[in-house]
Amino acid sequence: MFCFQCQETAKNQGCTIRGVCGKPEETADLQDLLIYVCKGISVYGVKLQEKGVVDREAGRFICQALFVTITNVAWDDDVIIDWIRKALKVREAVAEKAGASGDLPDCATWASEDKNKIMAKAKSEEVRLTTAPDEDAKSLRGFLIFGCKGISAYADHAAILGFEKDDIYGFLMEALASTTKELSVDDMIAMVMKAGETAVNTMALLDEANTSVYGHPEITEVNIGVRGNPGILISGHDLKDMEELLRQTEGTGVDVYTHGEMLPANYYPAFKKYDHFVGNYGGSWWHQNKDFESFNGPIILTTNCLIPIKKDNTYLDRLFTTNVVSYPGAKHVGDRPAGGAKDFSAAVALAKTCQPPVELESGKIVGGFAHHQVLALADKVVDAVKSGAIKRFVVMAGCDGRHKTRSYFTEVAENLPKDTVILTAGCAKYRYNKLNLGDIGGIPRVLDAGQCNDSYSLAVIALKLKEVFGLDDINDLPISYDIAWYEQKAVAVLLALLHLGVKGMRLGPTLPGFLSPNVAKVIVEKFDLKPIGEVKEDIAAMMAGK
Ligand code: SF4
Ligand code: SF3
Repeated sequence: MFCFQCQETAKNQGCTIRGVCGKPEETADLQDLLIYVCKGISVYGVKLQEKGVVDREAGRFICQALFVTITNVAWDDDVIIDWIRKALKVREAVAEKAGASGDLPDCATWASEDKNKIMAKAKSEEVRLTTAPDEDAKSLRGFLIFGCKGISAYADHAAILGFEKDDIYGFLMEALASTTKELSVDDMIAMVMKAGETAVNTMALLDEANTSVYGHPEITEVNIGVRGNPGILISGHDLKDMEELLRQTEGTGVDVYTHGEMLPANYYPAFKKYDHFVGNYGGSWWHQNKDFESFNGPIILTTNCLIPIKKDNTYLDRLFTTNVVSYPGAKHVGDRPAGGAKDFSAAVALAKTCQPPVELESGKIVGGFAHHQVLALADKVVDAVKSGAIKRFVVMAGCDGRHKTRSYFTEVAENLPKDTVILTAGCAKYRYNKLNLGDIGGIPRVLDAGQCNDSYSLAVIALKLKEVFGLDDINDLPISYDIAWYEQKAVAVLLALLHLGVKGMRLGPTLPGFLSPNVAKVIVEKFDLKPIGEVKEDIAAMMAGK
């Protein structure tokens, strides 16, 4: 195996025996093979695009398949093998439409239904990123594919709500197919930058999907305590699952709580109307072994991050997966039938037999500051900036993780001057969203826009401020970026910010291990991207606009 897609990668170089995340060798290899076949689909997909057709079905499939390979999504090898078999069928269908022949790469021609042959192929070196001609090609292909994974996840969520764009699917196929060719470094960098553009478009599409179906997030006080009823805990990013679960639990005596990245569901008007939607339980994804244990009721994972269950954990019987998530021994809630809803009845029935959750904490946290809500407060925000009450905004969006050095982000939040406001999105917020940092004239000092994809909202807010203050360059705003990353959605978010022209970002807790020295040099020189440093020095530099 070789995997270097996340921030935890071994020695910041690559996991080669077993993932630091717990991913076994076979699982990693099968995920590589799934991507490999998707490259084959893309080779034909691009040929079809040359005839003016974007194959939506193939695009949709690629989004799901790449989503399967994101960190902490799929743990069940049999399920991944099924995805590979499905991929081969999709490839066959696209090949037939494209009518391609001639010189085709192995990823476009290799095929087998047989489990042993699939396992053997997955083990072979040619399906791995390490087969790239050199370190820089490996780095840039990795950067591109990881960005595409994040884009795919967001495009999949949008598609579930009925929002799709041919441009997005077309780009994903173009990008994947490009990794089968030996391109110049400049061409590869151009493709990576184009992924940034597609990331912005995809996040905008998902924002449109979420807000048109569920309304605009509103300022909300979210309860972090518990009630005395049994409950279901729902985690991940999929709002459609949230909607259907709330409907199917209404009037059953079963309460619903969010965990991790589902916290922002509390901010949507469409979900606030349910009395049995109690609030959020626990912390970010890596606390789940403890949080899921004490929750006592069923847990539904709609997307990442699902982590391996520890020996002394007892919740496997209460664990449900859905969408692209899988885990050996967990129950899987199947796809919704056309025009219908998913069936969460097994989780509801189980919940009724469970004890209520153990209270971990009490009180409230405040969130719901997506672009619509912040723009509704624009006058207040602009006045506060003009009067000097707000000196600076610090964007601290992204992911949380278990790396000890991530305490940096808590310390930055605690030590930033009182006239600064933190803009956040993604599960990075759990490092400081319970600190009670106060407010500035009624504007909370931590403004949570939502999930990692809602980093889009932070970009909309920045662009609006740029317009209001009559600036030519987004970098002239009193905004600093101190981003935490972990998995590949954060890679897409990073590429989106680079595409929007944001310079001087800090990224931590480490720069990605997939950046080769040469590629890192290009990104650092072009965008002044820097690794996080010491808390005090970084704060002083950010306050000085550096
Ligand atoms: Fe290693 Fe991260 Fe890949 Fe897991 S996802 S195998 S920790 S690089
Ligand atoms: Fe978190 Fe996994 Fe990335 Fe959507 S839930 S941000 S890490």
